[in-house]
Order: sequence, then C-alpha cells, then structure tokens
Amino acid sequence: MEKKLNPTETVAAPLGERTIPSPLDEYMLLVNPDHAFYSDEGRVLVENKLHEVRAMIEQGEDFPCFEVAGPRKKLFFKPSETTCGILTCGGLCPGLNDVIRSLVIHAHYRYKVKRIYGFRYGFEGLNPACGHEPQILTPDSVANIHRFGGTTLGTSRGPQDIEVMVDRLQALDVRALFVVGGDGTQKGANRISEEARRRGYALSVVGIPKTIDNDMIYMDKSFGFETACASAVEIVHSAHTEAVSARNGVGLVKLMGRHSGFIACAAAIASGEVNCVLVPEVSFALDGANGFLEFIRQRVESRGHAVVVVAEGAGQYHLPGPCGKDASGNEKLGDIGVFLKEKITEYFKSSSMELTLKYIDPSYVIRSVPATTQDRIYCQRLAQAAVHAAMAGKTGIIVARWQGSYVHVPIAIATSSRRTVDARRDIWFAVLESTGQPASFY
Ligand code: JJ5
Repeated sequence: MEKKLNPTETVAAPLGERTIPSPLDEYMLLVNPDHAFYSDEGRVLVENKLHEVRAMIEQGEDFPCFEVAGPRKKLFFKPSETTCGILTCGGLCPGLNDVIRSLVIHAHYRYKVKRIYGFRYGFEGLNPACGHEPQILTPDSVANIHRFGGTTLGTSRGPQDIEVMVDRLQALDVRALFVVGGDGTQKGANRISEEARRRGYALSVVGIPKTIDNDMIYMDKSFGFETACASAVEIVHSAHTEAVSARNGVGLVKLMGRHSGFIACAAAIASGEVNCVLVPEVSFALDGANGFLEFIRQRVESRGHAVVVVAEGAGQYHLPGPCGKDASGNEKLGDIGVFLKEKITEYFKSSSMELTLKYIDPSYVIRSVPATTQDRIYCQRLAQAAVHAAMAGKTGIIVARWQGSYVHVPIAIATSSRRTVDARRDIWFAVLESTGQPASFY
C-alpha cells in the first residue's frame, strides 16, 4: 500500500507568481456572478477517515492535502499568447479523444489560446528525428473525434531523449504541455518539467492520467474504466451464452488487469454470470481437492456449465520464467488465459469428462471502443481542470478526482505506488458473494 505522505510534498512548486487576470473573469460574471474562482489555499484532505484524522490531531501532525483544481483569478501565462501542446502515449483507453477534444475546446473558447499543437505518436512527436510533424488543433478539427475510439493523435510506447524533447518545445515556444498517458509516461512528463525549469524556460507540464486498470492511488477512478467495465460485461455475457448453449460448456474470459483486478471484479459483479474470478492480488492453487480445476469440474458436473474470468496478471507464478519487458518498460506477462485453457482441457480429459471450452481474449476490443456517457463527462472535467492548472502555471502534476473533488497531485506521488484489490475488503467479498467461489483455492 501507499507510504505515509509528507504534507510538504503533496503540493508541487508552481512556475511562479500569478499576475495575469483570467479571461474567465468576465465570462464567469456573465454566467453566474456568484461563481467563485478557486484559490491555492483550497485543499482537499488526502485521508478522510475519522480515525486517521484523529491520529494526526493527537500526534500534532499536519494533514497531508492536495491542492484543489479549478480556475484561478490570476494566471501565470497570458493565455492568448500561450502556445499549448498535447500528446497521448501508451495503449489505447476509451476517452482519449474526449480528453483531446476538451483540452482544445476549453483552451480555445474559455482561455482564447490561439495555437495548440497536437504532437503525433506520443513522445516520438517531440523528437524531430522521428519525422512526425505536429498537427494544428482547432475546435473544428476536433469537433467529431469523440465519436470514435482510439486517439486521433496516434500513440507510441517508450521514452525519448528529454533534452531533445525540451529543445523541440522551446523551438516551437510551447508553454503548456498536456500529457495523456500512464505512470511511465507521467514520469517522463515530470522529467520534461524539471529539465525546462533547470533551463529557466517557463513550461507548464500537466498530466491527464491514463490507466484502464484503475490502479492509480489518490484517484477515485480513472477515465475509461467505466467504459471498459461495460464492454467487459457484454463479453462475459457472450461467454455465458456460449457456455450454457454447449454440453459441459466453459466460457473463459481474460480481462485487463496487470497488477490490479478491478475490471475482472467489476465485470463479475455486474454481470452476475461469473462463477470464478482470478486476480493478481489473490494467489490460487490449480490442483488438489481445493484447487481451481476441481472447483470448475464440480461446477460443470452440478450445473452443466461454468464461466471464468481471469485478469491478465493473475497466477503468473504458474507460468514459466520472466518474459522480458515491453517498450514502456512493463514486465511482459505470460498468457494466463491460454495456460488455463490448456489446464482445464487436460483436467477434464483426465477426469473423462466431456468439455466444450470457449476462450475469449478481448483486450483490444475493449480498449478501442468510444467512451460511455459518464466517462465522457469525466474526461471533460479532467481536461478542463488540466487547462486551468496549466494557465495558472502548475507543473509536474496530474489532475485527478479524489474524494469527489478535482485536485492536483504531484506526479512523484501519483507514481509512487499503485492501488490494488484488497482481498480483506468489500470489493473482494462482493466478488465471492456474486460468484460463489471459495475464499481461496489452496
Ligand atoms: O509501476 C507502476 C505503477 C506505479 C503507479 N506500474 C503500473 C501502474 C503504476 N501506478 C499507478 C498509476 C497508473 C497510471 C498513472 Cl498515469 C499513474 Cl500516475 C499511476
């Protein structure tokens, strides 16, 4: 779990003093004269549980807090003279185009930003040697992109040379860079921010965190997660239909979740059609009277079918040795889905039981769909918070919703650990209740 936070580290140092009146001032007065700007003094408690708060009071400690996100009355940059840049990195996630579109529309209409570059194929777009010219983004050019999945900017994995990228940003006079990507990408964004600061080049780098697995700490949920769960439920339903339609049918679905099984748990609970969920956080035995294979055999024997959901990072210890790393630096995983398919097939054969097993691996189908309504709203809120933050000269931060409030989280903190399914708490209990599987396979 996350380490204890030092209250002095929960707010990142901004670029400098803010002296420019916000163009929103006029607009806010028009739409709602009582509308308040947000002050840097506005803070959101990191921990809101009474016993934690009491303990801090008793020990005379400061409360770790995040800075509240939102429009500031005075800005660091003069928006109409500020060039912005946007890039998307890593694997696809529903909502990427919604984030791009909202960044452009908000910067253009609310802040009157005149030039917004869309850098192509992630950090490659900041390295001239890769040969991708930036696109000029306008409200017209992004008007319809949210109807489609994927990212219109293109994406790639992996880092580029930090100095080369900052040279490029300086050459184009980019002062606000929006980086949509995962933990590795955000670490790269933080290094860009630090290098610009070292050079005395005023550059605001603001991250919009992307993790379809919903494994970011200090974020209520990540964008795209709800869409992914909704798609996953459809796929589980297909697996269930296949399983019940065959004699001794087993539907096996592999879902995303490298270290955190939130999608697998959500799909199982929401569908009500899953008999067993395997996640990275809960280890399981395959063999023996209390093992996974015997559980599935008994379920098929008694009910004629079974549906199994396995998160991609589950049971890696059953698979042969490390598989190296991908371009993002993530440990390559062994294929637990194919492995379980083979094990179930062998086990039924050795038990002389008929089996019709359908294995579904829908990762790319799920990642590439357009976002659902709630995710669209969320993408827009995050993008708007990011534009407000950049204009106010915030840097080295990501925007997040935490305990219901939009906040700025320093990248160093956001990337310090990940959130996982806690097998002692209620999400996992809800899974056990929904599936009827035992608390553990041992
Ligand atoms: O090493 C990690 C790690 C550290 C934090 N590998 C995967 C996920 C992870 N996190 C959670 C996380 C995911 C996405 C983003 Cl954008 C961020 Cl900032 C953190």
